Amino acid sequence: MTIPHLKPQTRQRSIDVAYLRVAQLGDPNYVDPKRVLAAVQYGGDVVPVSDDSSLIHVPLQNLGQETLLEVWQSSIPVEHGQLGDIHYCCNGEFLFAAIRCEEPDPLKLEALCYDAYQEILRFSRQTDYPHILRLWNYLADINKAQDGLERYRSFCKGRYQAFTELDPGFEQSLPAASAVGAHQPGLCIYFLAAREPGLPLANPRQVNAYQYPEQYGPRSPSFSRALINTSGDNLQFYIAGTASIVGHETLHQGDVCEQTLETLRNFRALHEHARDSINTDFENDSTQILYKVFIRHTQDFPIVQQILSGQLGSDANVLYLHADICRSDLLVEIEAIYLV
Ligand code: 3EB
Repeated sequence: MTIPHLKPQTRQRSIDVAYLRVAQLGDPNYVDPKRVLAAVQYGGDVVPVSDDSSLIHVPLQNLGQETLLEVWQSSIPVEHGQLGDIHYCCNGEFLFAAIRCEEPDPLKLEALCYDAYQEILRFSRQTDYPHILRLWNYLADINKAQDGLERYRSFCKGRYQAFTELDPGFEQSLPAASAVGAHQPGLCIYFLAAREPGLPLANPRQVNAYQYPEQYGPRSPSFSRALINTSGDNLQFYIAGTASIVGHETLHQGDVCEQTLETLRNFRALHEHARDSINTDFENDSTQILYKVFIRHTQDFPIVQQILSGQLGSDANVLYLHADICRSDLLVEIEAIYLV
């Protein structure tokens, strides 16, 4: 199957991403509706974008002042489409796609996740964009036990099964991912894929998630700690959802301040690793960085915000969301996108 894509006229096919306010959406200085790959909305009522098929509404409360959208734009016009349950948008080099599933029977979460991942992986295999670079997962009641297993662990089982059936060597090319708990029902997954593979990075301070020991669940989480995207004209660095985990253990249980600081130490380890791998320092002044912070308890928001504005600067682009984290002893998780 060939998904319609724009024939290469030019090699300048890059993507850009920014956090925008609702008022900026209609402003041509910020948004060209023909070039929107995805508009991911956090919180608030659903706002209409140029073309509704590129809007992804994430079921999490935004703890900050106002509704923000994470708008992914292409340097050239995009094409939209739908295949099965997957809505996508592509520009010849990159594809952004989303799948949202109801959860009619909560006892069948593992099967639901397996089916969703099978559909995603088959889809990306069959299109011109076989390499998934970055992927986000939102599911309800992530820490709740069901049938004797925490729902996050059932999710990991279904995801693993889909990956391993399609490619036994999948662990070497996993996307950077986030998986957090929403306070609304259903499963929501969206991802960025490309024609060319990215470069996944491990975190030297952490055991690879896909190699976690069995105490964290019957199947390990299938994601890479970070990934460098050099497709098209881009140099972007994606840090997966990162928490206060060193080796494979949670550190600083019950202490949100220390968990935040430990998470930033993990960020630093990834920066150093990226710098050594491709000779690029993503922490330099000209890099644009978008952070996303998932906070389990709303009352921790002010203190986490205070720590992060001290550590990252008060003008950093940080989106704060109320979400459950996939281990019940984790209070905070942070991810980031670096645009060079
Ligand atoms: C961790 O390091 C924290 O299951 O896709 C972070 C990012 C976490 C992605 C996933 C889980 C996932 O294990 C949790």
